[in-house]
Amino acid sequence: MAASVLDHRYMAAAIRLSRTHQGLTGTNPSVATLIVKDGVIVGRGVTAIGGRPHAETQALLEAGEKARGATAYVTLEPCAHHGRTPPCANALVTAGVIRVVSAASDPDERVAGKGYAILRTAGIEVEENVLRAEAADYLAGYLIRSSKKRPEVTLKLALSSDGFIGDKGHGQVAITGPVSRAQVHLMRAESDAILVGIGTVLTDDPLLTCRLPGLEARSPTRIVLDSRLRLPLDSSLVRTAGTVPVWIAANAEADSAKRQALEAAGCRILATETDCGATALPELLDDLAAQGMATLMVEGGATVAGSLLQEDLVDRLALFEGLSAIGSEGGVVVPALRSHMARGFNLSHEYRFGEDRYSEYVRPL
Ligand code: AOF
Ligand code: ZN
Repeated sequence: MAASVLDHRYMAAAIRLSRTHQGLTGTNPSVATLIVKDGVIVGRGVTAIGGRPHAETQALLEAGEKARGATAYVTLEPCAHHGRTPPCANALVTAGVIRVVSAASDPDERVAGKGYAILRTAGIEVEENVLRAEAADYLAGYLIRSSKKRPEVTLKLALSSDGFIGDKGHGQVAITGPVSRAQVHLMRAESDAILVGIGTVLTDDPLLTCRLPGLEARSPTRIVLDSRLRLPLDSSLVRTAGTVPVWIAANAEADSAKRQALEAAGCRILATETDCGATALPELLDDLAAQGMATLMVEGGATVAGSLLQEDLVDRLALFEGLSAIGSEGGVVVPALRSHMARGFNLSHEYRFGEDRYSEYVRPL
């Protein structure tokens, strides 16, 4: 039986549920399961904080005997491996589910099609790729880390009405309003790490934490590209390194006394073989993925943004456009932004945040 309008509706609900633990499940993706029997949701589950138990286990626990003869909606192919929990595919079989509707296949080589095979072998009807693009939007970090061995890179830019990201010599200028700023903080909360260049730190002295009430504990690891270790010891980042991690990507040859001082202040130094210009980025991203990071948000400045675009390392562009103009005299631009956008990015979301316009562009996965 092909996917119906109702299947799409339940899957959309499952995808929304999966978002609730986005950024909280460690190296595991946040996925969700709904168990539906006779038109009623009898069980729901989302990957637990920390990554386990998996979504299916929890949904089946809630459904109990009602899972027999039911349909399960899963945003990711159920696992087939004995990891720290038994395989979810087997749990669905044992519970007597008769149909599984899935959004995306799991690229983890321990699963990769084996989850579906277990279900089908047991006589369960499996419908794949239902709302795949919508699910992949939330699973992007996990899917990109699995296939490209680097985190998903989201480039966030605040643009003035005349297309500039800053005003030379004026430090931090307010381009967007409070609703946009709250949204940026939410994006920070859902990211594993946030990256800026040392130039941005020296002019703006940013904190880069999530300061939304109740979500303060969800600040991402803050990473600075700083080949020569120019990060001031009295910067906001270093002063808060004991509470929210600060990692510094520096040249292996950088000043060792400064290195020791930064380490003593709680920062972690990631030594790169190359200078911290564009050439160091692939190496750094590789390293972050190896340490389990799946989502990286980039907040500045123009050089880092330009290099990432130039190297084809941006997966998602989050553009916040404000109403005020900066003027071409001091206006800072991201080199070739529009021409990069014209190649391979598709508009995925558009919202109004207060008076600002928000547009999000993604590269199809
Ligand atoms: C599921 N349901 O909710 C999630 C899954 O270390 P483990 O044993 O927890 O396995 C991690 C892998 O499980 C991860 O790489 C991915 O393949 C899958 N995630 N699978 O059936 C879930 N989060
Ligand atoms: Zn599982």
